[in-house]
Amino acid sequence: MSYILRHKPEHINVELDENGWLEVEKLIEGINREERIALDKKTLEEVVRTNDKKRFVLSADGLKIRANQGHSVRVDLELKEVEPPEFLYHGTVGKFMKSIREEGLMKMNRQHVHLSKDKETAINVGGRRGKPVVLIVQSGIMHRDGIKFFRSQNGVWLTDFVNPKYLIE
Ligand code: HQG
Repeated sequence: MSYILRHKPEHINVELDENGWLEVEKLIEGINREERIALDKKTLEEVVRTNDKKRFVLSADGLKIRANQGHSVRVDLELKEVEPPEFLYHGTVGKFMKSIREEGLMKMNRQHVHLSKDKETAINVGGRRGKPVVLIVQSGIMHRDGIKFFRSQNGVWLTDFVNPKYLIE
């Protein structure tokens, strides 16, 4: 579901709307067709409800679904700007550090740079790629410098770019 709703809707031959929504029926039908499984609405709703990071959300009428964050496809999640805490965290790995020190944190293939309010989450995010390195982001100073922050519905902090001068190793 992440693959389709964040990165490759064309895998099941569907299009997301401009805000990232897809009809639940189309998702179920497409997954069942392409993956040859028998996903039903009850199971999908259970995935939405129990997913560890609350990655997905259903529309109020329950007819549409979208990913809360993490997209590489261009969608407008209608995120509201919010004031960040004084510090946020980013988890990465040592091999990226030379380039991060030079260029800062870039959004790479996604729509935003992903940050967390706690260190443990950053350790887990970095740990997906190897021995985690946790960077402290001086988000309070960034915000006072006029840089925008957003928080996804599932609590991930998002921004466009973090200049290396705001990073503490
Ligand atoms: C790195 C998961 C070199 C960055 C997680 C990261 C997160 C640079 C990688 C969410 C760089 C991008 C996102 C630069 C950044 N030079 N490397 N200048 N700037 N990087 O996957 O933050 O489970 O796009 O450090 O929990 O790892 O999918 O971002 O290592 O919330 O829901 O480039 O994905 O959520 O990788 O992870 P990603 P991320 P889900």
